[in-house]
Amino acid sequence: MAAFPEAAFPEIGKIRYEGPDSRNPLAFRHYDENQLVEGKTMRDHLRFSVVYWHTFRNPLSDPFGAGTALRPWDDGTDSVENAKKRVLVAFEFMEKLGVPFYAFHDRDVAPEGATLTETNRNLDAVVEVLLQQQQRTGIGLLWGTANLFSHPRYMHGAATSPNAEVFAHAAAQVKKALEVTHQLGGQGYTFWGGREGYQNLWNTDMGRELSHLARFLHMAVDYARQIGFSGQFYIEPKPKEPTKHQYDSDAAACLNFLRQYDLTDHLKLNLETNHATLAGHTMQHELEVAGSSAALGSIDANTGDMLLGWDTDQFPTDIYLTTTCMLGILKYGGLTTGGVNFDAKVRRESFEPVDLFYAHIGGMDAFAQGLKIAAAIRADGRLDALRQQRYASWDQELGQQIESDQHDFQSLEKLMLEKGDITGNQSGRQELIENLINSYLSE
Ligand code: XUL
Ligand code: CO
Repeated sequence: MAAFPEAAFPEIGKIRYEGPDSRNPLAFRHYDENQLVEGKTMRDHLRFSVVYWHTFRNPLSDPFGAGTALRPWDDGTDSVENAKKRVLVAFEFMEKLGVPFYAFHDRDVAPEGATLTETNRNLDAVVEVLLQQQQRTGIGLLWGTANLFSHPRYMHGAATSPNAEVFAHAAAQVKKALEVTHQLGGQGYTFWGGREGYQNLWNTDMGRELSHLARFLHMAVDYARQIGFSGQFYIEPKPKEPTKHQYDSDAAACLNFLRQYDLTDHLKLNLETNHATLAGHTMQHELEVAGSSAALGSIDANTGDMLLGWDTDQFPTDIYLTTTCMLGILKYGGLTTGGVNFDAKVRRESFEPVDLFYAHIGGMDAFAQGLKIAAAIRADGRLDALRQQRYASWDQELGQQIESDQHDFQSLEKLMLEKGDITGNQSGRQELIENLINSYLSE
């Protein structure tokens, strides 16, 4: 079995849970994978996943400067050999971190060749090593995806390209990515609409492009069925970047699209915090929109910067945020096929390999703490009681009659003419609730 000759992270051992008092920066203070929360282990609640693209492929460049990342194991070439060696490093990292899953785009793991045939051959060669390493470590594939946005051929989009041949190329690429995801036992497959959107409407036929995107997704669903892939499909909302407007702009837009094109049975949503905030929403809002439509599938865990207007993809460290994420997830039945997938990158200034560990440990601990606090809030019941109390009238006679279709405008008018006016409203108690949430956070 392939093995990296020397360890890529020789000074770092297995990251262990040492409890909240630990001063060891390479230990968990909250993530204790076997600890039971609401009767389930933290490992099974959180289903942490490392992303290949940021953690193993991002050189940490920005529009103003070259990459800074020190990755001593990487020879800097785009060779298949280098790609295979990188897999060993990735699995050493993930094993030491103790995550059960990872996620990748086809082009993260293997280089593109001169032709599609060569590209597929490259992918197969690396997938062989991925499979060996999955078997060696027990780490599984959370979801696979195809990169339909980096290559210049996708400049106008992929499934929504005005060029039908580009649509065909994207179809061939996704076909292969589905086969590989299936081969690796992937639990899901994600569509993030890379460049599926527009830069200006003067040259764009929006209706035609959207119908092409729907056709593309139906083809993917049909092919998955043919090859026996039963993983969950996800669509990942994002409002802009790289295009001025991405069609999958937020959870509501995605759900509307899925409903319009009869795709709700096949795709759930993969929600990403920084995408939510770019759309002018909170992650809590997006979780609620998806969850209340039974479409909450998985999350890309990260955060943006309040003062920067782009997709900074930072690691999530804000306990308030992780608490709201976990409250939303628990409310809608927990993660089943999905996971807490760290679609996040270290800052350009955090260029050393050890920073990859600090970043993930921080994110995992923040989510573990969020999980514990969310479970405490649910067990305590005061927040739920306050929310329920706000709707008390709907549990009484009139509310129940309206909810069970026993009223119409005429009967309601009659009732209100008799009463003259409503009897009164009750306080929303927002400040009380915010104080209550703070009290859990400081416990
Ligand atoms: C882009 C993004 C992607 C998807 C997978 O903003 O989030 O990395 O998660 O294609
Ligand atoms: Co993402």
